Amino acid sequence: MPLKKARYIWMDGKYVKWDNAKIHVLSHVIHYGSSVFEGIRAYNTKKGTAVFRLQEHIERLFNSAKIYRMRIPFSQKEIIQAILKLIKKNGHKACYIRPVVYRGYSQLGVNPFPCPVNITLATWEWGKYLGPEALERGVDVMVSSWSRMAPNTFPAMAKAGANYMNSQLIKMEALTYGFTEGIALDVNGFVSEGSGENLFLVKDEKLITPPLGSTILPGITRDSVITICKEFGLEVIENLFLREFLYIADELFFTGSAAEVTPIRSVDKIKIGKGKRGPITKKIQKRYLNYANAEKEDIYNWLTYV
Ligand code: PPE
Repeated sequence: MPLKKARYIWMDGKYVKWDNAKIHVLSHVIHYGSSVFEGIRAYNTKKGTAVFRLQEHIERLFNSAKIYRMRIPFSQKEIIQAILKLIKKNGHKACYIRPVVYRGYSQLGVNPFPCPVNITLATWEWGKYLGPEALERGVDVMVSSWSRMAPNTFPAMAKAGANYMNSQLIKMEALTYGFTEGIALDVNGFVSEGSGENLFLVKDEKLITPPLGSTILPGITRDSVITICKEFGLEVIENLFLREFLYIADELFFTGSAAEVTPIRSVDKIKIGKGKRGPITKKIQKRYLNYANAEKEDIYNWLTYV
């Protein structure tokens, strides 16, 4: 589906018309992948449009930039205010929000320091990330032949554009072979994450999710799910686990701002559990969406109203 255009995109402090939001082809980012970004959702709640965990996403954006020695020429507060204003100006009830910080136009050559650090904020209306029926029915996935980055190569804790070249290899392979998504292993062969999602496994009413050391993105949805599990008295273990554990899991699901909580119904054509959304996944998914849609009291201050 082509992008659904909104009215404005915020570029370095200015609201620019969607069609005019352009950069030079010799910008550093085009050649060397020098960007860090975020993906955030705003929900249409009864009390108005609310952005889910905005503060945490902006904090992660600034951390990603720090890892890559990029100085963002705005404060976190200014970016948050700009996002809220952009949603208003674009008239969205619900939307996806994409901040991108990138090395811009000045010189070329690997050395990024001479180039300015630019920042753009865009919003658009985005449906279900893994297809319209994914949340209910679950998705079919494969274990990728591509591994996630090794530690101390591409920093996994930074949500950097360049990491998504690896994600694209995983995703293209999966789609080419007729799957919806791929699960990558880490460099040691332990389960890591999807091309754009973290992963949870349910076995005997306990949850397991790969640790940060398996070069995963420290997902904000992952964190929300861990918090929700505490509410239900469900134990969550962050630990290394083997590929074959996927096959014998009772339930598996992905988490992500875009994917929300998406059940996985098969891996490598092996049926997981009953081959549909499991009861624990359903319970967690429902609670997650209840918080995001303000159908449950916002006890963690996860919502920022527009
Ligand atoms: N791992 C990866 C590799 C990843 O890209 C995401 C988010 C996550 C885990 C989950 O993180 P969080 O959103 O904080 O729970 N992927 C974003 C972008 C996907 C895209 O196709 O673009 C997203 O979900 O917004």
